[in-house]
Amino acid sequence: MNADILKKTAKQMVAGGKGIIAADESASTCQKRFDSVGLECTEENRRLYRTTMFESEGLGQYISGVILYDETIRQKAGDGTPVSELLAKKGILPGIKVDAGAKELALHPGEKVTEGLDGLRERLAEYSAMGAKFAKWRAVITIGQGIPSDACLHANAHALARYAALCQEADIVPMVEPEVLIDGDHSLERCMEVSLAALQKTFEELKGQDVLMEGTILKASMVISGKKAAKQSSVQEVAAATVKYLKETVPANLAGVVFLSGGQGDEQATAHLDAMNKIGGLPWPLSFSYSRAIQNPVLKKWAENPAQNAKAAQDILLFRSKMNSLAAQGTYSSEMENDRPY
Ligand code: 5MM
Repeated sequence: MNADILKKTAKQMVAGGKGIIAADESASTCQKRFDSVGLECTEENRRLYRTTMFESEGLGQYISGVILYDETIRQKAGDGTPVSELLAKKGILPGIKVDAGAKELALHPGEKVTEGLDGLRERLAEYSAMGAKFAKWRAVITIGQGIPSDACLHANAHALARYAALCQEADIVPMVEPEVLIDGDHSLERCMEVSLAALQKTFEELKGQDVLMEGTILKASMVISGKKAAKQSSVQEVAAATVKYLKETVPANLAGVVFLSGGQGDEQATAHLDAMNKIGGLPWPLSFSYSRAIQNPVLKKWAENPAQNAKAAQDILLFRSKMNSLAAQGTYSSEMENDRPY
């Protein structure tokens, strides 16, 4: 493990108000996204759509890294440039999703544990040779009647810590993602309780495996009421609660925190990030690692006419990336949305 390399990469991922695009949808998730806009989910369409995004002129002003899927890191742009090289030329760090997905947790109905540790050392070496500088592993925590159980929190936190240690051994920055799902009718207070427990466990396990905090990025979910909750939380409530749970659980020497959007709308996810940064006074940069909240309008535009809409889709990507970059610096305002190109 080279601590200097890890610290430098981790710092670069959250520097200057830049953030991450999560483009690591697995084949089944991609199928759902493409189905929703009437696009055929072929390998060639996935390649075309993703390379169109990555070719956007000036993307590196707002974006520090992109999380790729195994299929994508092996693909090339139209001119034959490998995807990771295409990103690197723009000053964007290529990242890679390395988990093998969330599977049913034995003896715990309704709960999941993320798999993928077997053979991970070898896969990391291969990804590193292909240019990956950071990696992501997503654990999924569901809020429901009597869940999450301690068993679920523990199993997921332990796997995250084992993955993070393997990444650092290979000089790859781990992006640790314990996602508390927004699905359900739970209150913001219940989300707070579960989010605190999930992060406490995660950092306990990371510490137990001697993971270097300065070389680690947390990909966090926000503290928010469930999608079906009767009372929906306000932007200020989400920002205050999320800042509070991070302060209580995240070590001050962690390199940075980026958020997932988890099913929030695009403007909503931007407004939440901005409100948190306006509160400020935190020891780590707070930025974004959105998939749906960045890509939804981009994919919609591209799908309308892939042969003609490349530039229009890229303009939307640049606009949302800029809005989120401003939010990562606490300088966004909702009036800016009046200029949106969609
Ligand atoms: C893009 O979706 C990622 C991979 O999910 P699957 O393994 O289910 O295909 C996901 O991990 C993503 O990186 C995060 O959840 C953030 O995405 P959102 O849409 O929540 O911002």
